[in-house]
Amino acid sequence: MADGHLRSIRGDADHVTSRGYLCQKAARLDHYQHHADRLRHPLKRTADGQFVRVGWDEALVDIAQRLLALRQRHGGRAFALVGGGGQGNHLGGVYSRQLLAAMGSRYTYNSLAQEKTGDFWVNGRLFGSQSCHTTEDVEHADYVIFIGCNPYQSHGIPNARDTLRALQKTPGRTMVVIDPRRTETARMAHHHLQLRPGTDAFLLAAMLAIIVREGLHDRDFIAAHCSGFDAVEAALREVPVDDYVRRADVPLAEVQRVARDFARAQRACVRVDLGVQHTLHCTLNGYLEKLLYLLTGQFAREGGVNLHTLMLPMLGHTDERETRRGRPLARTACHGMHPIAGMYPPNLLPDEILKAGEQRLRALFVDSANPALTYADGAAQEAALRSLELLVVVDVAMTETARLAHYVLPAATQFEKVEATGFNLEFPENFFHLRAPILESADDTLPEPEIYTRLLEAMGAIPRRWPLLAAIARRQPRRARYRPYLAALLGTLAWRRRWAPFAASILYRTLGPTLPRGLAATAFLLPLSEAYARRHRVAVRRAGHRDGTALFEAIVHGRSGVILSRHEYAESWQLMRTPDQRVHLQVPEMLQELRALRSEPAAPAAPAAPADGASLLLMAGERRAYNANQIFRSPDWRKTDAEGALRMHPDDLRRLGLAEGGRARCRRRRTTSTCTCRSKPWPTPRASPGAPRRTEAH
Ligand SMILES: Nc1nc2c(c(=O)[nH]1)N[C@H]1C(S)=C(S)[C@@H](COP(=O)(O)OP(=O)(O)OC[C@H]3O[C@@H](n4cnc5c(=O)[nH]c(N)nc54)[C@H](O)[C@@H]3O)O[C@H]1N2
Ligand SMILES: Nc1nc2c(c(=O)[nH]1)N[C@H]1C(S)=C(S)[C@@H](COP(=O)(O)OP(=O)(O)OC[C@H]3O[C@@H](n4cnc5c(=O)[nH]c(N)nc54)[C@H](O)[C@@H]3O)O[C@H]1N2
Ligand SMILES: [Mo]
Repeated sequence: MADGHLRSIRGDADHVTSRGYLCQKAARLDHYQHHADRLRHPLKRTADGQFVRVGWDEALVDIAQRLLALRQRHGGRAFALVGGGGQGNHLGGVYSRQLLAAMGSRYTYNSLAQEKTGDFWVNGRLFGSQSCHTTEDVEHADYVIFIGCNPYQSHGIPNARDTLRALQKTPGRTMVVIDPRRTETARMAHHHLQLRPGTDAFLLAAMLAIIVREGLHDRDFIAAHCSGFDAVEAALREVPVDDYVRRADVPLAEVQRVARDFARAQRACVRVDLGVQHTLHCTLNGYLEKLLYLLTGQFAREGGVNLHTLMLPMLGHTDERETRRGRPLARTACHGMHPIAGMYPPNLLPDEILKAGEQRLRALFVDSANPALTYADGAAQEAALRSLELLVVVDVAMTETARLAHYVLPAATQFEKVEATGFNLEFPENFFHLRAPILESADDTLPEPEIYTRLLEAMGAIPRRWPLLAAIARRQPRRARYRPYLAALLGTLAWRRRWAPFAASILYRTLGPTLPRGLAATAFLLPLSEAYARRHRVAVRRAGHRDGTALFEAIVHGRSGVILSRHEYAESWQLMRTPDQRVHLQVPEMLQELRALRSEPAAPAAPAAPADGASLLLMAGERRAYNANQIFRSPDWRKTDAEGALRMHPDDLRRLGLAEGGRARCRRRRTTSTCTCRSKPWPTPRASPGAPRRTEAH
């Protein structure tokens, strides 16, 4: 490190899981610390649209007053929190969520809900709770199918490139990729099913039908651990395999081979990601993908798919069929949408702001997200954001969304404050990694815990001083203080129930200052560690932590990550939430959607000439070494492929009369853009007669 620049970045050989492996994004961290858009002090937008520098107190007092007035006039429904933690900054999210309680709102919108709530919803039905989340044991599997993901670049599995290389090179292990694109991962795979975009539901249904018809499903596992198989089997027996495989445009023999080998494999798992979650039939894709490993008994076992624990409570459970005190759960005003896993889908935001009349959203806090750029239909998102009575953006950069805000509040960067990701999704060993600050900030920025705690104080949601709790928190020695401190905290919250939602900020203000320098914001991990150790007592002990207090101390003092818990594979069942601990295979809505595939018109033949309109399906996803989502703050971060391209199938390029590298106008439903078209590095098409491709762009 020199002049605050991160010059040399190495993996940490002592790290409990990475063991020194470094993802390529981490090698470029200096980008995120130093760029022209970095925010350095709070900003307020004036009537003429300019931003002027303001002090923190002035900004927070004004925001607090406007929020209180809004709540009084329109109630909590007029307010929503958007974002609240990106890929690696989830500690702040614990603090921003408190604002919802202060406003009496339940509306939290974020990218997870754009991408993964279909998956969470299916988990709720199968496993009994939307907080039951699965993880794939790729490391120990003999047979792995990757669908709609490219872990070589995106690193959705631990130590991805090493894990993939081992899978590729070890005799007896097989790697399959289902992706329209010949990705880096596909190039390593033993089989690549290069399907037509958006046809995964057809392909997966066909694979399942082959398995069930050939009797390759695991009857013993299903009898012992599942319910509802008969209904699923009946639906799968109706699947017209040949027709569906043709729609997906992959050779039938290859599909049969993969289905059979997967079903017969000793230890097999399926890994999916964005490619099937940002495409057609995304919820059904999730259901069918899960049936693949459930019907073959590759669940709750080594090399299979397992449930895992969560240290930070990222996922809630909200079953839309339930009512609370006779009322349906908080639905949005315009679309009547219910939450899934506690979150609302951002695609609805524009309508909930612009089309919900008196019930509309009027004020938004956006934190660690850039909806004007990253949520679907950017133009509508932007129009909606512009119409708000109050938009506050908390970010480290002057983003496209921040430019529309009334207030922009600058957060300390992830190197200047303590941070952690809540995406600790491993099993049987799970871990947590607290990242201590490594840089001092010279700017007038604040970490999120301080921003939100000050705001809650300014709103009068919590007092500014806590003499009793603070005194108990300072008792010596440190370990001996935790128990009386927690007892006093619980007593306080029982006495003033309205403070309970603000426990994180209360811990931050009282226990926080007694923790090692810079780590005050981790105080809320004490009760979370206690709860985690109570819930997973044996597994936490196996990981070497006597109790919750010991676990907390290990997290706070560890600099190379901490193994939280060591489970045994069969203990995956203890993480189930169905009352009978069985997997409920029958999900009526999904079986209905599966049947409805039959009446879906087959993809029309590709247009013969450009004049025909040349309608293409725009594909999602293509993570690159140089990007972290849409956080491109400077063009020179892209070392290759500087301007990107509309990458399309060579057949389509030819049919449209376009040249490799030529420019074309691409008209979408609402927007038009001009872009360069490329078919490389698309591989040579494997023309399957009668099924012209009509694809794809990025
Ligand atoms: N065109 C396009 N759109 C996409 C995608 C795509 O590939 N292409 N991918 C989709 C997917 S899968 C996702 S998950 C979403 C992601 O979209 P978003 O959730 O909007 O998140 P990011 O693009 O990751 O941007 C996160 C923001 O957090 C800010 N930030 C970074 N560190 C901190 C911090 O410590 N504190 C605060 N307060 N802010 C911080 C960054 O400056 C950035 O503005 O985008 C989706 N939209
Ligand atoms: N380097 C890097 N890593 C990242 C991120 C990043 O921005 N940069 N972002 C993080 C985030 S937020 C996420 S969500 C993950 C995403 O992780 P991945 O899902 O692995 O990311 P992508 O590279 O977008 O891979 C999606 C794949 O789906 C394919 N695909 C598109 N349409 C279809 C379809 O209809 N069917 C099938 N089967 N495949 C299809 C695309 O060709 C692409 O190869 O990556 C995370 N990791
Ligand atoms: Mo994502």
